[in-house]
Amino acid sequence: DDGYRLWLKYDRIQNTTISATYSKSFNFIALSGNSDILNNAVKELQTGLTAMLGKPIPIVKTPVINQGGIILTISANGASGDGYSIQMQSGNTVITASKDAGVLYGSFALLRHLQQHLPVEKVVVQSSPKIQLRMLNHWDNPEGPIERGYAGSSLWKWYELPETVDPRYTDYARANASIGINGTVVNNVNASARFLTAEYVHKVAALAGVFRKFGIKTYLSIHFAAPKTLGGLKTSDPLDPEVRKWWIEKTKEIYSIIPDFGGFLVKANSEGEPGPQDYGRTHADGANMLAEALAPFNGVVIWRAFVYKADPNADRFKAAYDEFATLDGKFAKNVIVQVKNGPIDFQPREPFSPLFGNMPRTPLGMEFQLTQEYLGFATHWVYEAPIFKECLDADTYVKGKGSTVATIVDGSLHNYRLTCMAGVANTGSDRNWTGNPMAQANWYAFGRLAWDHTLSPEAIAREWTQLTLTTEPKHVSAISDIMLRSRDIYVDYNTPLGLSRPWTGSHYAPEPWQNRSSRPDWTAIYYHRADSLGLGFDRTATGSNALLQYRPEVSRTWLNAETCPLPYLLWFHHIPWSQKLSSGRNLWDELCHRFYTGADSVLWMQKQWAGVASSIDPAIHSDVTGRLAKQYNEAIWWRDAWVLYLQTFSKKPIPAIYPKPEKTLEEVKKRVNVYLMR
Ligand code: BDP
Repeated sequence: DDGYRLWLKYDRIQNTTISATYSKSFNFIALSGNSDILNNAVKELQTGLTAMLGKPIPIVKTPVINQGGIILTISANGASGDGYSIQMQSGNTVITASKDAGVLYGSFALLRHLQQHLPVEKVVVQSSPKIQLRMLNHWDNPEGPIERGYAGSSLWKWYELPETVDPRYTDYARANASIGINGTVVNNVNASARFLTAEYVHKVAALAGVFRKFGIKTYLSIHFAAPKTLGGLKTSDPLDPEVRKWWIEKTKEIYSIIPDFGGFLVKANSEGEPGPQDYGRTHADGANMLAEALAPFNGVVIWRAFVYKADPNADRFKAAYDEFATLDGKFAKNVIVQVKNGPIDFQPREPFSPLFGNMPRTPLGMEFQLTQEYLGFATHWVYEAPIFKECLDADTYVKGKGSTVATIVDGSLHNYRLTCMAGVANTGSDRNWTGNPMAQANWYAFGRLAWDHTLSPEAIAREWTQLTLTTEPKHVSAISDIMLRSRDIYVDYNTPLGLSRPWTGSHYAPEPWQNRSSRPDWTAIYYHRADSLGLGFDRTATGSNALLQYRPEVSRTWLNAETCPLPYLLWFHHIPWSQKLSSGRNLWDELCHRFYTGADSVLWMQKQWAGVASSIDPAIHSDVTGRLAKQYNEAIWWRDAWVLYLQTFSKKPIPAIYPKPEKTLEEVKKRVNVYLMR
């Protein structure tokens, strides 16, 4: 198995009892209506059932009562929006929705149910997505490489498009539709203006032509200075009438080529990208200019809140809130502000961004990162659903207890008109899509949570495992166990107790000693603040006071080092090396404990994985075995780098129960350099 089929495997059901029961229930597929999306629903059901049951499933015009079949219907009484219902009626399984896409989602839900070998009667369900725009953000560049992509190059073969349309685009769209994703931004947020040229819009249109047949809209990231760089204007000032006109004309042109175009994603005045502030204007001025151009076509502007200035005295943690909270209510109706889950930048563990809850009059979208930029690329096995869920479940208290981030993002707390959840894609041209086959689960989990954020990481892990790897119950449990613990294990050897950003430019290798860069907030020491007294970033009133950006109910527990949960301790406090923590150990010993047990736990992952070999495809099994071996080796690297480096400040011995690192700090540093030269 090369992993290409993802979770849409449809392997023949070997259990004869289950196969016989299913065979009785599924003898035909009846479709009333005709559209590309509906036809794709039928095609998927036919392909899936034929493969799983090993018998042909005819498509009929008129359903036969009591013969056991699937009926697909569009009805105004169907579930709202993109939702669907599945019912049993007169011996048939009836999938109803008010929109074609709903029928497609219902068909995939039925297939998912059968792939897990669950009883047919139990498939009865009514389900509607909690978020309207469920999107992937591709950070793909026109030349092919993907910014922070670890699974080969871009899926989009720009040089071949629009004439040649790779069939893989269809499989990409199927995979997305199967988990409810209905939007895709095809290019990097650090956007090349080239995507706005007619030549490229036609290429994008060819992709959109494939995606729309699966209910997916296509979006573009735009380069804010395009009026100047592409249009030859003197300025890109959002209040300049010529500039506004340029965007109106450009948008019209795009819609004339892609009639169902979704809209623009914008990274502006962030990490060197141009933006409205270059002209003394605000983010709202910039977003509203684009909103004006998109409004006649019902397009949306997704404006990112990922901003931070190169100010040596500022706390980067506070930047997005400081720049955006005051703009609440100033954005046009078709603007969504997209916020990363945490205040810094997709770290292995972050508190939720304090912007959530603080812009009640501006729809806030969620941005998660699926690609493992800070999670060991395609080597380390990290299941991300716990990261997503931790943020979604966090209580902001903005309207009292229960004001979770999820209720903000799904629009229920502040009655947002638009709702959006985006995942920075982890796909690439690798045959198995995500490099590490286990990373497919992160794409899967994102889609499932964007549809329904109440699902548990455990339920999703089990579901994905059954669809993708094995239905053998003991092995499903063993694999979900690895998945559910994987994130904490990674955090323990990588950034325990609330450490963050100990990276080099590659964002892969440990370099907590890194102290030189063009900006202070691009060094590692800016974040951990290790000194002879202790470790951690003081964000209380004696420090940057970033905790003031949260409601008192939230900050109360975090403000006090005694009550602050250990996973967030060093996010908010500078803790003396000898201070006793709630675990009973002092800071130094607790750090050693985490680094060592984290690295050791990778041995546990290896053992668990070895134990499921009998039910996993050998190619996938050995691929993951190799990656885990490397992960263990690198976990030791992380552990040693941190312990030896921090020891230069703490001046304390590594507790005797742990083996001493085999290398010196200097040797570990050299390994980093060797790594970077690769
Ligand atoms: C950072 C990435 C950088 C992205 C940036 C962003 O390192 O490549 O361009 O996020 O989200 O984490 O814009």
